[in-house]
Amino acid sequence: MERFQSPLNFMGLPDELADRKRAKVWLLPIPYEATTSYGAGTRNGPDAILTASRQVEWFDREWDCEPVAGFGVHTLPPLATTHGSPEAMTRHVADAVRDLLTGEPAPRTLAILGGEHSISGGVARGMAATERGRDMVAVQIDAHADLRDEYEGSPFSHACAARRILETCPVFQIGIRNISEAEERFRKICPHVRTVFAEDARPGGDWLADLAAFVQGKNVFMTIDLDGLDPSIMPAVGTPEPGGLSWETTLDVVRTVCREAAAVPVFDVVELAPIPGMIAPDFLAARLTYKIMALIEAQKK
Ligand SMILES: [Mn+2]
Repeated sequence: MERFQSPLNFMGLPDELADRKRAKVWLLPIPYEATTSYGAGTRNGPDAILTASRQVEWFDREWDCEPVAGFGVHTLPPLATTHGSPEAMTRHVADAVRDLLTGEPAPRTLAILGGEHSISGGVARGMAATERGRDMVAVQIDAHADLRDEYEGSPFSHACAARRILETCPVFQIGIRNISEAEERFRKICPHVRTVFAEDARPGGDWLADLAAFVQGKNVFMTIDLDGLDPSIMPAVGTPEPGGLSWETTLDVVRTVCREAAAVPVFDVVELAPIPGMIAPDFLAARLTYKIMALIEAQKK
């Protein structure tokens, strides 16, 4: 028998597939949690996803091969989190993303695991500061519009994620089913945000064609707040909302984006707050992360 278990990286990859110089995909864990307003635990999200990912099957029938053996994934150490202000953390995230994308070597795809959704404003800002952020748009899966200008005294709260991303680029949001009156008013007059509410995000609607047109030829930052998915399959989030996206609809969104975009240089999967003893949500997050990587990388051949 093998003496050691597989390495403690994404999918337990051997050195030749996890090597920083050779892997096309890099994974950055950001275990940041500071502004969570209800259920807590997102700081444990990245570890839970990494642990679950070691059980994910490499083979994928969609391509009849093991996609990860083609692109490789380098798991970076977790980003240091500051106990300073959320604003300082946003800057820290933005600088890290910018430097990773412009470094030598640099990943073809940068995947980020949260942590709470407030990190995504920094991720967008970091991508926008690079060549690969030219002509950029964002696609957000979320239960919440996250369009508040500030929340509980901070403009850098998780409840302001989309509003901060909007300062960088237009946003197409899907799965929304919790929005405040002020957010609804803002959304209606803001020309840069397009919202597909959860009840409209059903198979066969025109919204997928709208999404395709929105991302066509663009550099896309995809941000997946796991509470966008239905709590029946994704209960491990701070603020579960009934009536969310199915697994299949979530993948329809990702497939559409990957097919139509010029590139998806960066994506994040955020807000997993693991429930002790319940592994299904952790595994879903790991499977989703791998599937997104594979769909992005499948466009590169
Ligand atoms: Mn969110």
